[in-house]
Amino acid sequence: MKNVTLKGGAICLLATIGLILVLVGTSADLAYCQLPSSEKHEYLIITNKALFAPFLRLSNFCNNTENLNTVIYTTDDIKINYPGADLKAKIRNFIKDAYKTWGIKYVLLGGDTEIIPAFYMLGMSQGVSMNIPTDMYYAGLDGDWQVIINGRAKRQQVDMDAEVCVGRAPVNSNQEANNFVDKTIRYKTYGKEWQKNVLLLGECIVPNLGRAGLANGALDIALAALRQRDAGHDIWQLYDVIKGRAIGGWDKTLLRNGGNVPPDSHPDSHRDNNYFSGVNRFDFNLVIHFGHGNRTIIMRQANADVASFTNSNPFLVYSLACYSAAFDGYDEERGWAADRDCAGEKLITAKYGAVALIGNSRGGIGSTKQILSGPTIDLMYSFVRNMKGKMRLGEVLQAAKKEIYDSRPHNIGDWEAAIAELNLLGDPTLNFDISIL
Ligand SMILES: [Ca+2]
Ligand SMILES: [Ca+2]
Repeated sequence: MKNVTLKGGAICLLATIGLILVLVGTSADLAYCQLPSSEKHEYLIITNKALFAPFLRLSNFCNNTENLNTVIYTTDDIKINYPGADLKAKIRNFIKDAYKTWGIKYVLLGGDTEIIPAFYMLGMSQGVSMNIPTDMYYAGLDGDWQVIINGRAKRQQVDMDAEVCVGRAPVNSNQEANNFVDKTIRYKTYGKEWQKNVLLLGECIVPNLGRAGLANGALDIALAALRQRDAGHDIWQLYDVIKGRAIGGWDKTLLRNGGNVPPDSHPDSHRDNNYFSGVNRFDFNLVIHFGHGNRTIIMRQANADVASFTNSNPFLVYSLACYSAAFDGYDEERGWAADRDCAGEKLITAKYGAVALIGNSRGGIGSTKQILSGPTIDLMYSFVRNMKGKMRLGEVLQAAKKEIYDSRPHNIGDWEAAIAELNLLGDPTLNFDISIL
């Protein structure tokens, strides 16, 4: 047994939190290191030294204003003090230790994949193998998630029953980190009235199915669940129309609670970014998007379109689209994005736009013959059903995943892959209190 103290740039952190790490072994099991057990923390933020200042601002806000016991560590320290085959294994071992010693409930990965590496799970979707970047690796703390070579077959011991709620701030610079922290603090300090504003954004999913190929049916099920949960929601709908055999695009009329918005206030054109003006004008809290996407398109906006947002209240997005949260910036059909950022990441790291996005890191999983159910869609239904009372966003997502995990044949690849690829880009402690409406 050997004492290890933090060195160099970690000294100020050491002084702040009084950390002494003790190396107790190198087995593959829990507890390589022992954090001070006299402390108790709920929320753990991990970032690197370069982005420490913006995330310290968030940590201070959580501690001082929200009474959320928060602690912040850097990958620079974890790299030195925790064992593991690579940085992601070291970070995961550290999270295990923080969970075991402090009872950490929430973890924010404060950095894009260049700072907090992506773990790739070997997943199966409809018989095709996929490499799925998943932050469930940092949330499901049982097993070792290692690739097992068994003859020619590869298998992983994954853990979909998460111990902690994980979100990622996919930021690479101080500017992006400050944007993220500004929006997160802003969201946490709003008045609650706006929280009832929900936009359902639907596209045509399978054109040759006619009306049955529209997202309307699935979103209407979500809408019914929302109404059942809380009649106080102010729900808006922007759905595709079918013109003949063609996709007509989003209807010019933004529907509000089943009635049309008067012409003088509805979005101004039939352009595909119709919803920008709606979002900017009406301050939505939650946008549920069921449509198509790739690493450069989400909600029919391209990466550069994020500049069109001027909304002062950042919103949450739940998107069922393919690659909506491909935080490694990779699309199996199109390759790498220029800066390895997908459109969903741009929404999160820009000054305006979204504060958090729950979306897929790879292709959404469902059937083109029947679009009202399937792994990706059932997860969305479950998410809506689990929006209840005072919960934090990470908890709602985890409850949805657990419900699906417990009730489905999760040994079948599609369901496991759908859970793994659904990631939260955002602070997992965002308040999601709809009970006060
Ligand atoms: Ca577990
Ligand atoms: Ca990225």
